[in-house]
Amino acid sequence: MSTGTPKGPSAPDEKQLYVGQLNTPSTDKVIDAMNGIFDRRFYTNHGPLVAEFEKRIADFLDVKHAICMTNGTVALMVAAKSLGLRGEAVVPAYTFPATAQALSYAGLRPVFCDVDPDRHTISVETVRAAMTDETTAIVPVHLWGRACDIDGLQALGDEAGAALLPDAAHAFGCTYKGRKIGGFGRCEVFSFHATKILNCTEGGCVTTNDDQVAFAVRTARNFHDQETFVDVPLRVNAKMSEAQAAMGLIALDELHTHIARNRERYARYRGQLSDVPGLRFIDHAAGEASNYQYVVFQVEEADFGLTRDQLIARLKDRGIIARRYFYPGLHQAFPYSEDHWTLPVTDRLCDSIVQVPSGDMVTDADIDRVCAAIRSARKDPGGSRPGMDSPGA
Ligand code: T4K
Repeated sequence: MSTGTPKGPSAPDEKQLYVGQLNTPSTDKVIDAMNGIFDRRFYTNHGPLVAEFEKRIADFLDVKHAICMTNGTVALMVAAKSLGLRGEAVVPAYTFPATAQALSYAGLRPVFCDVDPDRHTISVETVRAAMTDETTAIVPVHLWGRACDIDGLQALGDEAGAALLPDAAHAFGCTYKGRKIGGFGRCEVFSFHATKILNCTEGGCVTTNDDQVAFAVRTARNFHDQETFVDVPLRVNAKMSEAQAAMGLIALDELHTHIARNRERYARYRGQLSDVPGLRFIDHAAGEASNYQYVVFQVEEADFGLTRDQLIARLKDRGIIARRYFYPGLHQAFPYSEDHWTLPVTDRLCDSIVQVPSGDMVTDADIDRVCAAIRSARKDPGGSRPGMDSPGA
């Protein structure tokens, strides 16, 4: 899937502003942690740092089990397979490809449903419309850290005998009805990718309060028998390494600081852009905790004067690499595009949502620069150099 940003092996140019958290822990702490790993000569296969990280995550989220893995995609794959699901899983097309691809890997057929235009998450109505006799799972995504209607979807799943398996990749530290996301459904799945609020460079985790699910997932993530061995359909090497856990432990210590700074960045963006006609910010749920990991808004061409893609091109011209998350929708991307899907809200969001730079590397001055560039693009809709009005790669 193309999301509109040039890729390459080189490190990001300092003068360019990228989306992505990249919360970088203090180098001294990382060196100390790595020295500990080298001293112990214990690099992976359930070392002490992974055990400590799992305990810290479970305590933080107030869940019984946290099972760490090498990344969020594999964690979702292992979770779906371990639950023994077959047939169809109802899932949004408005998400990162990993959500559906992990389900396909686990032998499920993703069936796409539309999303709510304000929450950007699937709803009872949209899921119900997509369910069939073959549905064995509902896989909502807590997009942008905003929880889906968990109670409604859980009730729908219970009624139909379908497991609720939320993709919580964006939602570490966020709440639903005051409870931390992580303990809902049969299990939930987080990503600790470098661009996430909790950065293990790569990493993921399955969390659950269900002992049987936890035993199955623990067994399935590894070939080496442990105390929790139970029969599972398939096993794989999905283990988290000690180096990943070391990064995660440091990131967890600094989580509150990162969230607080993210909230300030979000407020700064909103403060400077809320009066710009044609820009519609995604609201965080009132009364709930958010990690403010993403700053996203919708560009409404009729009022803004430019399309989303034209705005992205204009920003790119100024060294600001905003992204069209998510484009195209998964229903428009191979292999799922082989089928015909009608998802009007998803189509609209895929064509109009933009994510702007946020996270640790983004200063207040950077935000001012992005906002000024957006305002100037609006004032001067025809102002870019010829040929620059396409979002590029
Ligand atoms: N479910 C959902 C809903 C997800 O959003 C994701 C992942 C998953 C499941 C799967 O979890 P993981 O298997 O990834 O743990 C990025 C992330 O790689 C991905 O984790 C994330 N969602 C997705 C939303 O964003 P790309 O392909 O857009 O990444 P990339 O390399 O273009 O990086 C984004 C920006 O960050 C770029 O503009 C450059 C900057 N960047 C990135 C990295 C990695 C840096 O400056 N330095 C870096 O080291 O997927």
